[in-house]
Amino acid sequence: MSNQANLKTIKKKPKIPNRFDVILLNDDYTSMEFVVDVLRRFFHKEFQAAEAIMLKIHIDGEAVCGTYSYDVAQTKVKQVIGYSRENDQPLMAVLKELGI
Ligand code: TYC
Repeated sequence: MSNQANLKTIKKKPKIPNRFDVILLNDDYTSMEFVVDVLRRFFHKEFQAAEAIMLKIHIDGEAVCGTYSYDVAQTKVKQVIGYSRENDQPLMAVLKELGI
């Protein structure tokens, strides 16, 4: 086997980054209490941390609530949106892939 062929066989594929931020977005209708509840229920935040994140979203328009693998992050987004619609709240959550 030539050196080049040998290199090809042993070269490992670069790992695809698999971390995603879950971001909650501000809106004018979801109650502050409901967002704090969501942060405690799905992101396991203590009350004061949940309140601080909720206020950051309210002021800045969005905030990162947690960082997870793709599957877990996708599940969190579905849980937040499902729970919000069940409770007639328009709260939105989105995924953002982390840069390398
Ligand atoms: N802006 C909302 C209000 O004034 C509160 C809110 C905070 C809504 C965070 C969504 O992700 C959100 N009732």
